[in-house]
Amino acid sequence: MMRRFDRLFEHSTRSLAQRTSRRSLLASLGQVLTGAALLPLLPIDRASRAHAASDSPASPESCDYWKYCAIDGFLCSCCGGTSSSCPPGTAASPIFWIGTCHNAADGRDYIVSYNDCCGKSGCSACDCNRNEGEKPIYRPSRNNDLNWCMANANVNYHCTVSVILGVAEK
Ligand code: ABN
Repeated sequence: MMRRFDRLFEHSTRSLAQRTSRRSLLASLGQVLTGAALLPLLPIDRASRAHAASDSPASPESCDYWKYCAIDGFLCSCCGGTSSSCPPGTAASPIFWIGTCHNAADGRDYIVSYNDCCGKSGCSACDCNRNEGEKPIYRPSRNNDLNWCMANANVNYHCTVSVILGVAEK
């Protein structure tokens, strides 16, 4: 049995050697090696993976959260409050800056107010500066780089909340 196997192997190796020159063997080997070296350079579809990552909605502690599209300040959700309520010991400013943010979850645009929470020194956590639709400071009604605590008894700025006022009409 082993003999027959040996003879078969010998025969096929000899016939391959007869049909193949050393030069063509080296050429094929070169092709294989070049192909292997170029494999990592081929374009890989990383875009679809990036898209999958961006599909997961951001949390209210993240500056990417949809409601923060026009915010400038420390996120109260990182400072002992929530995205829409001031931390204990602070008071919401009665005056505020307004933005219009798109909520990808339901495809609607919402009017959002950005109220500052006042009465304590700056929280300094989760600084978030997105400014969608903001205009220069010489147009204060369209600028969010202001301390809206200016009308409060205690004007110390602590953090900013975002409150949904309604759906924006098209
Ligand atoms: N509206 C947030 C803020 C507070 C103080 C100074 C700049 C911006």
